[in-house]
Amino acid sequence: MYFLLSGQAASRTTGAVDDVMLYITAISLLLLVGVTVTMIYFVFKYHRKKGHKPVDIHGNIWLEIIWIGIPTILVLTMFYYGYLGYKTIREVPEGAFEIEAKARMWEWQFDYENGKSTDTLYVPVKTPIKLNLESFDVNHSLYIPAFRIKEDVIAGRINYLAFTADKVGTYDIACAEYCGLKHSMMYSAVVVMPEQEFASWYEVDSTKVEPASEMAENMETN
Ligand SMILES: [Cu+2]
Repeated sequence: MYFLLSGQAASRTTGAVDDVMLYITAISLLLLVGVTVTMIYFVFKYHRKKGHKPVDIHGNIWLEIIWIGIPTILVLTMFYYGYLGYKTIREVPEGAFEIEAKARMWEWQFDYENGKSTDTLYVPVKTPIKLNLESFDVNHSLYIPAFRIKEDVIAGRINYLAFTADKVGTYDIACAEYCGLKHSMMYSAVVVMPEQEFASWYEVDSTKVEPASEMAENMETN
Protein backbone atom coordinates (compact mmCIF):
# COMPACT_ATOMS: atom_id res chain seq x y z
CA MET A 1 0.00 0.00 0.00
CA TYR A 2 1.57 3.20 -1.18
CA PHE A 3 0.21 5.44 1.57
CA LEU A 4 1.25 2.99 4.29
CA LEU A 5 4.82 2.85 3.03
CA SER A 6 5.32 6.52 2.28
CA GLY A 7 3.20 7.97 5.07
CA GLN A 8 1.70 10.44 2.64
CA ALA A 9 -0.32 9.71 -0.46
CA ALA A 10 0.56 11.35 -3.79
CA SER A 11 -3.02 12.50 -4.30
CA ARG A 12 -6.38 12.63 -2.53
CA THR A 13 -7.57 9.72 -4.64
CA THR A 14 -4.54 7.55 -3.81
CA GLY A 15 -5.59 7.27 -0.15
CA ALA A 16 -9.23 6.62 -1.01
CA VAL A 17 -8.47 3.91 -3.59
CA ASP A 18 -5.83 2.20 -1.45
CA ASP A 19 -8.22 2.08 1.51
CA VAL A 20 -10.83 0.23 -0.57
CA MET A 21 -8.15 -2.07 -1.93
CA LEU A 22 -7.02 -2.88 1.62
CA TYR A 23 -10.62 -3.36 2.76
CA ILE A 24 -11.45 -5.78 -0.08
CA THR A 25 -8.17 -7.68 0.35
CA ALA A 26 -8.74 -8.03 4.11
CA ILE A 27 -12.27 -9.39 3.62
CA SER A 28 -11.07 -11.78 0.88
CA LEU A 29 -8.27 -13.06 3.13
CA LEU A 30 -10.66 -13.55 6.04
CA LEU A 31 -13.06 -15.52 3.80
CA LEU A 32 -10.22 -17.57 2.32
CA VAL A 33 -8.91 -18.54 5.76
CA GLY A 34 -12.43 -19.17 7.09
CA VAL A 35 -13.46 -21.40 4.17
CA THR A 36 -10.15 -23.31 4.12
CA VAL A 37 -10.10 -23.98 7.86
CA THR A 38 -13.76 -25.13 7.84
CA MET A 39 -13.10 -27.34 4.82
CA ILE A 40 -10.10 -29.05 6.45
CA TYR A 41 -12.05 -29.46 9.69
CA PHE A 42 -14.95 -31.10 7.83
CA VAL A 43 -12.60 -33.42 5.97
CA PHE A 44 -11.50 -34.88 9.30
CA LYS A 45 -14.83 -34.64 11.10
CA TYR A 46 -16.91 -36.28 8.39
CA HIS A 47 -14.46 -38.79 6.94
CA ARG A 48 -15.89 -42.24 6.29
CA LYS A 49 -16.00 -44.35 9.37
CA LYS A 50 -17.67 -47.60 10.35
CA GLY A 51 -21.05 -47.51 12.00
CA HIS A 52 -21.68 -43.92 11.01
CA LYS A 53 -24.85 -43.25 9.04
CA PRO A 54 -25.14 -40.15 6.81
CA VAL A 55 -28.31 -38.08 7.17
CA ASP A 56 -30.05 -35.74 4.71
CA ILE A 57 -30.45 -32.12 5.67
CA HIS A 58 -33.48 -30.19 4.35
CA GLY A 59 -33.15 -26.43 4.36
CA ASN A 60 -32.45 -24.06 7.17
CA ILE A 61 -34.09 -20.68 6.87
CA TRP A 62 -31.65 -18.93 9.23
CA LEU A 63 -28.62 -20.28 7.45
CA GLU A 64 -30.04 -19.03 4.15
CA ILE A 65 -30.75 -15.60 5.59
CA ILE A 66 -27.21 -15.37 6.97
CA TRP A 67 -25.42 -16.47 3.81
CA ILE A 68 -27.46 -14.15 1.64
CA GLY A 69 -27.41 -11.26 4.14
CA ILE A 70 -23.73 -11.12 5.07
CA PRO A 71 -22.28 -11.26 1.50
CA THR A 72 -24.86 -8.68 0.34
CA ILE A 73 -23.85 -6.28 3.11
CA LEU A 74 -20.16 -6.92 2.37
CA VAL A 75 -20.38 -6.19 -1.36
CA LEU A 76 -22.57 -3.14 -0.71
CA THR A 77 -19.95 -1.69 1.65
CA MET A 78 -17.26 -2.45 -0.99
CA PHE A 79 -19.37 -0.57 -3.53
CA TYR A 80 -19.90 2.32 -1.14
CA TYR A 81 -16.21 2.81 -0.37
CA GLY A 82 -15.35 2.35 -4.05
CA TYR A 83 -17.90 5.00 -4.94
CA LEU A 84 -16.36 7.44 -2.44
CA GLY A 85 -13.02 7.02 -4.28
CA TYR A 86 -14.69 7.44 -7.67
CA LYS A 87 -16.35 10.65 -6.48
CA THR A 88 -12.92 12.21 -5.85
CA ILE A 89 -12.22 12.14 -9.60
CA ARG A 90 -15.73 12.99 -10.84
CA GLU A 91 -16.74 15.74 -8.43
CA VAL A 92 -14.85 18.85 -9.43
CA PRO A 93 -14.13 21.20 -6.50
CA GLU A 94 -15.17 24.80 -7.09
CA GLY A 95 -12.44 27.00 -8.52
CA ALA A 96 -10.44 24.03 -9.84
CA PHE A 97 -7.58 24.91 -12.18
CA GLU A 98 -8.59 23.74 -15.66
CA ILE A 99 -6.22 22.22 -18.21
CA GLU A 100 -7.10 20.72 -21.59
CA ALA A 101 -5.58 17.25 -21.94
CA LYS A 102 -5.53 16.18 -25.58
CA ALA A 103 -4.61 12.75 -26.86
CA ARG A 104 -3.52 11.66 -30.30
CA MET A 105 -1.75 8.60 -31.64
CA TRP A 106 0.63 8.40 -29.73
CA GLU A 107 1.25 11.41 -27.58
CA TRP A 108 -0.29 13.75 -25.02
CA GLN A 109 -0.72 17.50 -25.29
CA PHE A 110 -1.66 19.81 -22.42
CA ASP A 111 -3.13 23.24 -23.16
CA TYR A 112 -3.43 25.87 -20.43
CA GLU A 113 -5.81 28.81 -20.20
CA ASN A 114 -3.07 31.36 -20.89
CA GLY A 115 -2.10 29.71 -24.18
CA LYS A 116 0.77 27.61 -22.89
CA SER A 117 1.01 24.16 -24.48
CA THR A 118 3.22 21.32 -23.27
CA ASP A 119 3.72 17.58 -23.74
CA THR A 120 4.34 17.13 -20.02
CA LEU A 121 1.63 18.04 -17.53
CA TYR A 122 2.65 20.71 -14.99
CA VAL A 123 0.45 21.29 -11.95
CA PRO A 124 0.73 23.13 -8.62
CA VAL A 125 0.68 20.99 -5.46
CA LYS A 126 -2.41 20.87 -3.21
CA THR A 127 -4.54 22.59 -5.85
CA PRO A 128 -7.66 20.96 -7.32
CA ILE A 129 -7.09 20.34 -11.02
CA LYS A 130 -9.72 19.61 -13.66
CA LEU A 131 -8.50 17.93 -16.82
CA ASN A 132 -10.80 18.24 -19.82
CA LEU A 133 -10.09 15.15 -21.89
CA GLU A 134 -10.29 15.31 -25.65
CA SER A 135 -9.10 13.06 -28.45
CA PHE A 136 -7.87 14.07 -31.90
CA ASP A 137 -8.42 10.58 -33.30
CA VAL A 138 -9.28 7.31 -31.54
CA ASN A 139 -10.13 6.33 -27.96
CA HIS A 140 -7.37 6.70 -25.39
CA SER A 141 -7.34 6.66 -21.60
CA LEU A 142 -5.44 8.98 -19.30
CA TYR A 143 -3.88 7.02 -16.47
CA ILE A 144 -1.72 8.30 -13.60
CA PRO A 145 -0.91 5.21 -11.51
CA ALA A 146 0.61 7.11 -8.54
CA PHE A 147 -2.60 9.14 -8.20
CA ARG A 148 -4.80 6.04 -8.78
CA ILE A 149 -6.75 7.94 -11.42
CA LYS A 150 -7.84 6.83 -14.88
CA GLU A 151 -10.46 8.17 -17.26
CA ASP A 152 -11.32 7.42 -20.87
CA VAL A 153 -10.49 9.95 -23.56
CA ILE A 154 -13.25 9.32 -26.06
CA ALA A 155 -13.18 10.34 -29.70
CA GLY A 156 -15.83 12.98 -30.46
CA ARG A 157 -16.68 13.65 -26.83
CA ILE A 158 -15.27 15.80 -24.02
CA ASN A 159 -14.70 13.82 -20.87
CA TYR A 160 -13.19 15.08 -17.63
CA LEU A 161 -11.31 14.10 -14.53
CA ALA A 162 -10.42 15.90 -11.30
CA PHE A 163 -7.55 15.37 -8.93
CA THR A 164 -5.52 17.10 -6.24
CA ALA A 165 -1.83 16.24 -6.03
CA ASP A 166 -0.55 16.30 -2.45
CA LYS A 167 3.11 15.59 -2.97
CA VAL A 168 5.71 17.42 -5.06
CA GLY A 169 7.36 15.12 -7.59
CA THR A 170 7.24 13.64 -11.08
CA TYR A 171 4.86 10.80 -11.85
CA ASP A 172 4.10 8.70 -14.94
CA ILE A 173 1.18 9.31 -17.27
CA ALA A 174 0.23 6.35 -19.42
CA CYS A 175 -2.40 5.57 -22.02
CA ALA A 176 -4.59 2.77 -20.69
CA GLU A 177 -6.73 2.11 -23.76
CA TYR A 178 -5.22 0.22 -26.68
CA CYS A 179 -4.96 2.83 -29.42
CA GLY A 180 -2.75 1.34 -32.10
CA LEU A 181 0.81 0.43 -32.97
CA LYS A 182 2.70 2.60 -30.48
CA HIS A 183 0.12 2.53 -27.70
CA SER A 184 2.66 0.98 -25.31
CA MET A 185 4.96 3.97 -25.85
CA MET A 186 2.30 6.59 -25.21
CA TYR A 187 3.83 7.85 -21.98
CA SER A 188 4.21 11.29 -20.51
CA ALA A 189 4.70 12.66 -17.01
CA VAL A 190 2.99 14.93 -14.54
CA VAL A 191 5.26 17.33 -12.69
CA VAL A 192 3.81 18.49 -9.38
CA MET A 193 5.45 21.77 -8.34
CA PRO A 194 5.32 23.96 -5.23
CA GLU A 195 2.72 26.68 -5.83
CA GLN A 196 5.25 29.51 -6.06
CA GLU A 197 7.41 27.61 -8.54
CA PHE A 198 4.38 26.74 -10.65
CA ALA A 199 3.24 30.37 -10.68
CA SER A 200 6.56 31.59 -12.03
CA TRP A 201 6.70 28.75 -14.58
CA TYR A 202 3.16 29.57 -15.66
CA GLU A 203 3.91 33.24 -16.16
CA VAL A 204 6.87 32.73 -18.48
CA ASP A 205 5.42 33.02 -21.96
CA SER A 206 6.86 30.17 -23.97
CA THR A 207 4.27 30.43 -26.73
CA LYS A 208 5.82 33.50 -28.33
CA VAL A 209 8.78 32.34 -30.33
CA GLU A 210 10.03 35.09 -32.57
CA PRO A 211 10.25 34.12 -36.22
CA ALA A 212 13.78 34.30 -37.60
CA SER A 213 12.97 37.17 -40.03
CA GLU A 214 11.48 39.29 -37.27
CA MET A 215 14.55 38.73 -35.15
CA ALA A 216 16.75 39.91 -37.98
CA GLU A 217 14.65 43.06 -38.36
CA ASN A 218 14.89 43.73 -34.65
CA MET A 219 18.65 43.44 -34.82
CA GLU A 220 18.78 45.98 -37.67
CA THR A 221 16.67 48.55 -35.88
CA ASN A 222 18.72 48.23 -32.71
CU1 LIG B 1 -3.55 6.06 -26.53
